[in-house]
Amino acid sequence: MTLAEELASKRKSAQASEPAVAKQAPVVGSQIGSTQFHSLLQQEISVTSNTVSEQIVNYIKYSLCRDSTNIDVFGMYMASSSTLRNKLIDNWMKTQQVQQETRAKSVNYLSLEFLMGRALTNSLYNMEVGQTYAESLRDLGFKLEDIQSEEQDAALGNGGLGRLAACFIDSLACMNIPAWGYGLRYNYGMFKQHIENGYQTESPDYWLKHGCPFPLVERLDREYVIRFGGWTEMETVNGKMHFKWTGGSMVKAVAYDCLCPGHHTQNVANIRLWSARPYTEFQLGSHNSGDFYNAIKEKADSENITFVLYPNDSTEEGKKLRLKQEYFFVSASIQDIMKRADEMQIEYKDLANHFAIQLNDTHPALSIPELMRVLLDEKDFEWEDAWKVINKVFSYTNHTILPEALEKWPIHICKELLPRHTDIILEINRRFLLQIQQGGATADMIRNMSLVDDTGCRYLRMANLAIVGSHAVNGVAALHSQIIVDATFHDFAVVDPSKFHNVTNGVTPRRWIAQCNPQLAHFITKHLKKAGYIQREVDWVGNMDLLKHLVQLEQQPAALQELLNIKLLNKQRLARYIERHVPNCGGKIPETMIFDTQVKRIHEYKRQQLNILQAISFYIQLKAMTPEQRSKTFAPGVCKIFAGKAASAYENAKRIIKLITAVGDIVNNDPETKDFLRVVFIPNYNVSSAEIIFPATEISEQISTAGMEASGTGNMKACMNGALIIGTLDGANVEIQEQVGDDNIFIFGALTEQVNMIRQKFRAGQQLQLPKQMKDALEAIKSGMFGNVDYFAPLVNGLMSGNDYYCCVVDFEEYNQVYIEDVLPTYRDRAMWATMMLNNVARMGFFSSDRSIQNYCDKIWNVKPIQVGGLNME
Ligand code: 26V
Repeated sequence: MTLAEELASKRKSAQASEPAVAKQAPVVGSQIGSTQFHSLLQQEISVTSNTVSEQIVNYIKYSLCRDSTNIDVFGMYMASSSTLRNKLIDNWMKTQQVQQETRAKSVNYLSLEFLMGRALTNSLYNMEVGQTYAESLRDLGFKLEDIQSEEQDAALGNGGLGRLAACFIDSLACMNIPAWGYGLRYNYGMFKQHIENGYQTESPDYWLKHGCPFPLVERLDREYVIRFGGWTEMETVNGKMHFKWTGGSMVKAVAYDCLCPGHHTQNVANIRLWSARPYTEFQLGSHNSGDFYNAIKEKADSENITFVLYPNDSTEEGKKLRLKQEYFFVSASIQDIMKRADEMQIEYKDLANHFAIQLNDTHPALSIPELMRVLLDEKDFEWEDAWKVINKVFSYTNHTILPEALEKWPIHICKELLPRHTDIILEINRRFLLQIQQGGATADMIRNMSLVDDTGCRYLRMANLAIVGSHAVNGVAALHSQIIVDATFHDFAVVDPSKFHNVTNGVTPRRWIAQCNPQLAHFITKHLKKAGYIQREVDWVGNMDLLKHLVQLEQQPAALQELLNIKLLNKQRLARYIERHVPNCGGKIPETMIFDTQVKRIHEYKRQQLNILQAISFYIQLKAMTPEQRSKTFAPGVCKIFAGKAASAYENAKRIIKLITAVGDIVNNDPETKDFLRVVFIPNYNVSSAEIIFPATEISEQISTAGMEASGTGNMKACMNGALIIGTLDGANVEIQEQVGDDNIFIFGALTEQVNMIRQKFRAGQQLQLPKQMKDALEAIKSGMFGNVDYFAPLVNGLMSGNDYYCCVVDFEEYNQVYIEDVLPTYRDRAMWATMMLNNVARMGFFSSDRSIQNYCDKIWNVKPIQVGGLNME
């Protein structure tokens, strides 16, 4: 056989084994079953107290097969969440029906991360059945809180980007906007962090160990086939030439729906998460008995695709598998969107009137060439017509400007895995470059804007693809969006300035005030009601601007005292948590200390090293003082609380964690200082621990090098809970300062332009003078005060030798000065502090994710709310 014949015969056999279309769901409206059956199907679950108890007991008995001898709290959690899921499904069906009937335009939020945290508390709250469940469970002899704490976090995200997606879905659901999230159902989410001997260790987070957790629903009726590899063929259909992608290997995507109820509405948003399955189950039959390994290898390779969440902040990962993961995600999601269009009988040319697709960073950027391929090769579109649809459908959010974080894929890998898409991307590029050239772009501009990076092995630039394919590009805070336009994507903004927007991030007040800080929520409700602005809590959680009326309480000492009392209760709760989870915390944490927290991923640009160096400096100063001087300067003391995970391959971040725990070992156990300074590292930071930390935070450290943190959202969560920020003018801190006013935030440090200038001077060889206190702190580490001299050396030597990319040396003095001369004295004035807390709570309306979503709807998506059913009833 010649090579050509061999290839032809391979192609034939590959085609023969291909499915024409993916498995079809039953036809909508099909009449299988009796009329009685269909009318029973229409009935909804009741949620009165006695029926909830009955449903729980039924589940315990008939699904878990338990009797009086073997009931446990986890079983009660399973039963409670499963009965709630039934109601949620009722509401979801209603939502779907309305969406189908109205064919209303929907938002489709494509994100490889959704950091959901626990769902039971959130669903009970949003569906307004918390009371009912609490009573039913009490009747059965259980406490709702105990049951809630049985739930594992769903941690399908790394940090800010994934949590933002979760907050956005909540807002979309609450605001009655037809909304779908698309993501992946990883078998293993964000790793669990342990602190062993002061070092971070990691273990897998197998969140699926008890099967399909609440509020997921397995949808065996929604599955698609995804292709990898193969080649492109030309074929003629009705006298017209077509490209056809064929051959290669196939994988199946199965849907899991994560139902997200809105608050005070029956509207439900759905996050459809894809799980990879082998295309053909064990090929044992067709293999020789000896080839068992190869028979199951295909299964293992397929399932590998959704096995584990990738770290978003590390450059050290298996690139090819990540690309596979991205395409798998994109292909399943686009197929599903097309199928929904079919079900609503929407013509593909009108796709943009019914679907807005938002790309959460560049991870789903391949959906642009994927939809292009489907329209061209499968739906018979001309290039120009397809491109018009694409451009109206897609929009892209950028979440970081760190150059090393901008995704690019070696072309040879793309060609091997996605030959047709690579051709399409190159054609998009050809046309785009021609167009800008004709518009007068210079050679430099063309090089910057090309979708192909010609250095090294040649790469495809995903950000450039996302920009060219989208009608709108946005940054996540005003400063960040400005940097995008001025620097990161400067040339694109010159060519098409109207494409660039800012949508400042926000967080959901349902989770980040009402659920995690019920005492504060009660305070807000009580006072807004008293002043006649609202009647119930629902009135402000959905309209956070009303909080501004709270500033009137400035004049009421009793209200200010209430606020201080609430903070104290939350501090006590966090202190107990720390005493349980941080072995070296030095015993009982004095509740009078300032609770100063820095909780976020560990990264040099976020500058946990600056914070811990300050702690060391405080310690050195304290040791040199008399007891009277200590009280005068440092009373009532500072408890520096850190939490956050380091990417497992990020050595310097891991060193910072060890330095924090090593400093804690010394200062927490020194009787001379432990009443004035504690340093604790809370292990395994996640959404659930954040829900305990933010309500207790008094000072929130938002100290990234100016220009490097795109937005930050922990800053918003902290302020909403009455914390004050000590921070740089970076990310959303800038807008927080605008909202709360200069007097209610502690700002220090170099500005973005100054950072740029300082870096230029470094490059020109200018040496920095180390401030004395910083030098002392570095010398202390070097001297072995915290052990591990060699291990810490890379952190210390870098700074000592003037290698200060993150500007720690530059900002250290002002940071210290603001802390000692401003934060501490202000804190001692309790009335003043309470007023500042009040101002922070009252002026956070802008940072509700509802406002962000409204901005997206108005500026980018052009999507309107639709009402589903009536309101929830208690
Ligand atoms: C990616 C990488 C990749 C390579 C090495 C270093 C590194 C560091 C950070 C990242 C971040 C990836 C994207 C991300 O998570 N961005 C975060 O998005 C949040 C939501 O918009 C925003 O609040 C945070 O400021 C931003 O860092």
